[in-house]
Amino acid sequence: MELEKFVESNDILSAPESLRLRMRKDGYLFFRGLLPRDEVLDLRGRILALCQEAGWIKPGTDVMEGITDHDPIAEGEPAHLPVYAKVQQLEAFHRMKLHPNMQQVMRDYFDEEVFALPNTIARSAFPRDNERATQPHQDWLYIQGSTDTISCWVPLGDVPEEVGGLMLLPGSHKSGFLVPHPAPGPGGNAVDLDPSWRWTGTDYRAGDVLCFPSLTVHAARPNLTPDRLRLSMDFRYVGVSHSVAESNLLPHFHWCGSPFTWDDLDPDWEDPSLRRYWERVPDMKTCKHERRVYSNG
Ligand SMILES: O=C(O)CCC(=O)C(=O)O
Repeated sequence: MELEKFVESNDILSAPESLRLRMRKDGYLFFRGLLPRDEVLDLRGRILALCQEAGWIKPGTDVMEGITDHDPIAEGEPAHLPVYAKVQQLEAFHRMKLHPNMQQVMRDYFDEEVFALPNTIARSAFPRDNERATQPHQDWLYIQGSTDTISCWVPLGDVPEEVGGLMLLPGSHKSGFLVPHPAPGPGGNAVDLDPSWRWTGTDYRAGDVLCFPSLTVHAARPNLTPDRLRLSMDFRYVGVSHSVAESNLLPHFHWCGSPFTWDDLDPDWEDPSLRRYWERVPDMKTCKHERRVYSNG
């Protein structure tokens, strides 16, 4: 699928008003190399080592290539959960979202101190499984709280177009909240699309970051390779004057019986400032996560 290309925003990194104007107009900001490539690749290596341990990596191949000959495993399946629990235990995985470069952009954008939501997500999208890829959706359904919450999507490694990665619909954030309907894939919901919207994406490189507000419609691009795993992570930021739904203070998968709690994840983390940092944020504005209306999230 031929896509329009993201506008890169590195040239306005130190111009907060321009960042806000572009986000308001386009519904996204894309930065090349915002995070250090070596740190992103180090995290990729740690996650792929766990995939290899689980038998997901083709024997005899370079583990960093992420080549799989395994049958596709979807998020939440029994074979996924033990690997995912180990990924969630990685200190480097949770530290990535707090990188100073990330915090600086978010502080500039919000024009105040910012808060990184503890709920942090890792994705391992298998090839040969596109019918279960992430469908077009808005994050607000799952994240709630302030609609100004910014989602940050980070490829864990180079993600060329044929490996997939995230694509989005510029301008879709102006449509307000779109009522979702059930669909396969992570999150279990999709929204209907306006025919005037154009899918936009890129050839991602390790270190790139895509930021967008929680009403921008986005989806996974199909993984067209026969054998490459697509690894990525996503996390969210708000300015401290914005509200955060309480659910985001829990680890990912909190809605499906909390297969892991912070007590399972952080005991071995070395950096004391990373452990339960949200408990030391003064006057955080929290709100309830409304689950009665929506089946998932
Ligand atoms: O990486 C993906 O496939 C989906 C990421 C995403 O859309 C999300 O977490 O909201």
